[in-house]
This record gives sequence, structure tokens and C-alpha cells, in this order.
Amino acid sequence: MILHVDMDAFFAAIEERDNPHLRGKAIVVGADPKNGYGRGVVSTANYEARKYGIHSAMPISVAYRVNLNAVFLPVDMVRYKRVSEAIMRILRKYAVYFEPVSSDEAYLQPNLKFKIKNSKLEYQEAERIAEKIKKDIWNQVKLTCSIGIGPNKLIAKIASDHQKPDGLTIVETSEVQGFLDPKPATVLPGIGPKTYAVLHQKWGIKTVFDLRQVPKETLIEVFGKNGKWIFEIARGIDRRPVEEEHEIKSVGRQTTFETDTNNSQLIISAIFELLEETFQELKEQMLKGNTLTVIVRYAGFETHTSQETIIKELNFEKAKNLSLKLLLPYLGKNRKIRLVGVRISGFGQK
Ligand code: TTP
Ligand code: MG
Repeated sequence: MILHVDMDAFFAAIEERDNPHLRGKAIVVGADPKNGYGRGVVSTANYEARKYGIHSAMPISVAYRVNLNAVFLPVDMVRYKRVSEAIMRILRKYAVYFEPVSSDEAYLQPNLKFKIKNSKLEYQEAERIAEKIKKDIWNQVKLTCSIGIGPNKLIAKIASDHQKPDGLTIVETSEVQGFLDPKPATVLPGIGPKTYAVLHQKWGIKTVFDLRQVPKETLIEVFGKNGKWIFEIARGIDRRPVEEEHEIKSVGRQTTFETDTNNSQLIISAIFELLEETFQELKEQMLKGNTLTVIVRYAGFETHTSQETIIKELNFEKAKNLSLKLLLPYLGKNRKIRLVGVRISGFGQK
């Protein structure tokens, strides 16, 4: 049995907590809105702002037009990270296995006394633990979270999202199919917009129930290896364990230009600056990588990535040279660029 804990409107909730005069107002955390002309996207919005349709990843300029009365705040990552660490310390106490997934989200296998797996009593005990966790988090950091309990990660995660904010949803093994069936197929991890478009076009699929009507062989024919995963998650089957050591897969930075640009000088210096920050973080985290990825997003959101791996570890100078090589095809063109980013991965190489 697995618990999934996810904080409610995390960054915005911290802002609301720390600025009591903002309570009850629509709050948007993201880049500087600059009177509606700011660049970048919304990190998160509180539930009041969501009533107006404002959500994560929406361009700040759009959010600004949607609700002129909303309070726009810059992202204060250092402060959010401290809160996140305090929350993770609380959660870890209740876990036999613990897997933080992001700053506001973690899976845990609870430390249960009752040993008969998936029994009614075991679920009751997990429910009491979830209530204790909610109380502890509230008492210590004055924030609310939503918790899902299920027989595996898939169900726990979907359950934590089922009643937000401040929710607690328990889905026992016998309830799994009834819980999933009426939900849109897009709640399943792996059914992103592209896969959903295919499912909808080919078979008119909307819900998980609809998806279950497609035979396994057909899914494998259309989606290859992923077809088997789709077949299984539609039935609530998920064998992924809670993993103690969550491996950091990459470190990177990106930036959105004030105005879209095709000025090579500007683009290159932005990339170098991002590399400098990335190497700073690599140093702090004591990580080394040998793969560089350069990300280029054009006006209109079309995004290109280009990547190269070298045999030895990348240092700042090598990364700068390599980034120029990867950038070259995108420079000196009429087409304007909106965002650039860099990422370094391939850790574990000495
Ligand atoms: P989420 O848990 O996805 O969102 P949330 O906690 O704000 O709201 P919910 O109540 O629906 O869980 O993400 C956690 C934090 O991560 C969020 O507060 C801000 C940050 N974030 C971004 O910066 N960009 C994004 O696109 C998303 C989805 C989240
Ligand atoms: Mg959250």
C-alpha cells in the first residue's frame, strides 16, 4: 500500500501564509508581469485565481489579462525550498520507503503495524497515518496537502488529486476499477495530449472505461511497447516500487527573452550565462555530467533540442564550446527565438 502526498497550490499557499493581507485574493506566482507585458509562464496560482482559469504554465501575459485584480508575485525558490525540506522531514518519519518526487510531492510506503496486505484493517491504519501527516504538516508549517492512498503508485497519485485542496482519498483494491473508469483517460500517466488525440481519433475514447474496451494486441500494434503499459494502467496495474534514492537526472536552466530575438550575440551570451548558473548548481550538488542539451524555443512555442555526449566529463569551458556548436544551426536566421535553455546530464560518469 502506498501514500501519495501533494501540497495544495504549493508556491501560492506559502505566499498566502507569509503575507496575511493576501488571504482571500487571487494569487499568481510567476515571473514579473510588467503591466501585462512580462514574459515567462505562471508557476502556480491559488485556488481563487484558478476560478478564472489561470493555471501553471500559462503565459504570464495571458494570466494578467484574465484577471487584472490578481496579485502577481515573483518566484522565491529559496524560501519554497526551505518549506519543502521541512515537509519532507515530516513525511519521512512515517515511511518505511520514501520517494520525494518534486518540491511538493512524495510517495511513501507507510510504516504499518497490521501485516495482512490490502486488508480492511490495513487501509484503516493507513487512513489514520494520513490524518496524522496532515495534522503534523498543518501544525508545523501551516499548509494543507492532499493525500491519496491506494494499492500502488498509480492509484495513490490519482487519488491525491481526486479531492483537492485538503483532501484525503482512499481507494482500496476492490474499488480501483470503479474509481478509474469514469475518469478522463488523460489522468493516466503516459496518456499525454498526443496519445490521447490518437485514442480519441481512432476509437472515440474519452474515459478510462472507453480505453479498457480496446484489446491489448491493438494497443501494442498502435503504440508499440507503450501499448502494454497503457493496457495495464487502464486496469490500475502498476508494479513500480517506491524508490528511496531518487536519482537526479539532469541539472539545467532556461530563460525567456524580454522580446523574441534573432540577435546571435544576445542568444550566445544568454546561453553562457545559463551554463554558468548550471555549473554553479552542479558544484553545489557535487555532480558531474558528460551530456549537454541545448533547448531553443521559437516564437509560437515550437521547441527544438539538440544534444551531444562527450567521453570525459564536461567542464564550463568545454560546455561553452559545445553549446556554440549545438546552437549554430539556429543562429543567423530570420526566425526569432523566444526561449533558450541548457541541461547537463549523464551523471555517474567519473
Ligand atoms: P503542483 O503540485 O503541480 O501544483 P500546486 O501544488 O501549485 O497545486 P495543486 O494544489 O494542484 O497541487 O506543483 C507544485 C509546485 O511546483 C507549484 O506550486 C509550482 C511549481 N510548478 C511550476 O513551477 N511550474 C509548473 O508548470 C507546475 C505544474 C508546477
Ligand atoms: Mg501540489
